[in-house]
Amino acid sequence: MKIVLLVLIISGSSVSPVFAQEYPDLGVKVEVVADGLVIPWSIDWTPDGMILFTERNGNLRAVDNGELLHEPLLSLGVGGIEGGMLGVAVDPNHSENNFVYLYYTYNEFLSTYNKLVRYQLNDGLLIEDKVLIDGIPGGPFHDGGRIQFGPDGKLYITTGEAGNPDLSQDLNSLGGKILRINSDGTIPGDNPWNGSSIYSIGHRNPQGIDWDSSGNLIATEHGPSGWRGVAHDEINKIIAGKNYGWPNIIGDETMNGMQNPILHSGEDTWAPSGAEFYYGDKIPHWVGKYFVATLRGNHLHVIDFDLQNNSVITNEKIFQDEFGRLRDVQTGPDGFLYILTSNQDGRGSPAIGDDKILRVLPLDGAISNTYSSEIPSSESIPSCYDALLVTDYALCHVSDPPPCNDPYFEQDGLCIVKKATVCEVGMLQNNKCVPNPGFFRVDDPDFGSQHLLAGQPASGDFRESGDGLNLLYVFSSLSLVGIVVGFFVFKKLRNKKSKHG
Ligand SMILES: [Ca+2]
Repeated sequence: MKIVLLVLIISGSSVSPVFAQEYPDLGVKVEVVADGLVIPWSIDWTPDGMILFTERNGNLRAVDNGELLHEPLLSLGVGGIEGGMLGVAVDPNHSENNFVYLYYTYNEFLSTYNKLVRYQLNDGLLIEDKVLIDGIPGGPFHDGGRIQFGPDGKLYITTGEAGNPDLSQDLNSLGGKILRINSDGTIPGDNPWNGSSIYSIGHRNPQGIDWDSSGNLIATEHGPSGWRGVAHDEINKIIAGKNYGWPNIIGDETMNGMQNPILHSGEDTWAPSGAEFYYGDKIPHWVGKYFVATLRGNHLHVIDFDLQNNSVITNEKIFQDEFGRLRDVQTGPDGFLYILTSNQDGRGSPAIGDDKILRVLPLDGAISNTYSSEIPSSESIPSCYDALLVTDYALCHVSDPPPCNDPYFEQDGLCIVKKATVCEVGMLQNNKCVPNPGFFRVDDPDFGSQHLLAGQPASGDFRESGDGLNLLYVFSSLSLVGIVVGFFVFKKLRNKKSKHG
C-alpha cells in the first residue's frame, strides 16, 4: 500500500483546513489526536467524552475537548522496564461513582510487582480509593497489564509470568493468567476456581482482550523469544477455567487439557498488544472485525472470525510501517477507531511528534475538527525557506497539464518549478496557533494551491501528494548546488521507481 500524504487545499480563505493521511484502499483516513507523548499504553473514555490514557513512565493523562492537558491527572513512580503505568479502565457506572482503575508496576524492596488500584476522579484529580489486587508477579518484562470491563460487568485483567514460565501453570500465583473480579475487588461467585480471581491459566504475556457481540472473549498474547522457540504470537478464544499451554505448548503443539490458539503468527513476529472488536457506527465495513495493535509487527492486524466454528475467515495486516509500533487500539464513544503508537519505548524509531494518539475515520465521513491544523500565513509562523519543487507531468493523471513555460524550467519531460516556499505550519493548541513540528507547507503559487507534508522535507525527498495530482516533489535549497543535486536525486529516484514499477 502506498503512503498517501494528503492534504488540502486552501480555496478561498476562511476555511480552516484539516488534514489526515488517506488510505483509499482501506476506505479510511488517519489524523493525529495528540502527539509528543511518552509510550502511551492504554486508552479509555469518561462518559462525557474525555480521553484518559496512561504513559508507561508513570502518568495518567487526558485529552479534554480535543485538547491535550499538559499536566497529568496522576503521576506515580513506577517499576519495571517494560512494566510501568499500564492499563486504564473507566468504570461502566462512572457517572455515578467517578471510578477509574489503573494497573501499574511497582518496586518493593528488591522485588517487582504489579497492582490494580481503584481511583476516584474528582475535579481533574485522581484520588486513590482502594487497592483491589497487589502482589501480582512483576519484573522487567512480561507484566501483562491490560484491564477491561466485560459485557458481564466484571473487570478482567491480563497478567504476565514476569519472566518465570512456571508461574503460568501455578494456580497459587496470579502471574501468567487472565483474572476476573468484581469492581470492588471481590471474587465473583461463578469464577472457575472457587475463591480465586483466576479466570484462565497458561498465559505468557497477554496484553489485549475484547469481546465480540456474542460475548466471546478473544485475547492476544506475546509468543516466546528464547529457549522455548520464537514468535508464535497467539490469538486465543478464552474460556473460563481453561489452560492456554505456556510454557508446555506453543503454536500447533498439543497437550491433553491445553488449548491451542485460534490463530498464531508462526515464524512471524507480531508482538500483539491491545485489541478491539470494532462495533462503532462510523466505519461500516469494519464492523465486527477484531483489530490488534502490534509492536514489532509495526501494523494493525485485522481478523475476521467465525467464532461459532472456532475459525478465522481472514486475517490481514494494515497500516504496515505507517505509524511504527502500535500499543493499543480502541473504539471511541464517537465511533472512530483510536490507535496508540509506541515508538519511544526504546525498540522503535521515533518519528517527528512520536508518540501519538491517532484516530481512524471513514474516508468519506466528516473530518472531526478537534486537532484541526490551521495553516497560518507565513507571517504568523515565520519559519520559511525557499525550496525547489519538481513535478513530473508524465505521471499526472490529468488531461491538460499546465504548460511548461516560464516560470518553469523544462528538461527531459520534467517541469521544475523554480521557486517554492516551505513553511512550518501551526496547530491549534489551547486556542492558540503554535508550530506543529510534524507538518510543513509548500506554497506553490503557480498552482494556486498549498500542500501539506508530514515531516520536514529534505533535499532529495521523494514525495507523492494525495490530492489526486500525483505531484512529485524534490526539495532542496535554492542554491545552484541544491538545484543540481535535487534534480539528479529526483531522476535517480524516478528511474528506480520505473525499474521497480
Ligand atoms: Ca498458548
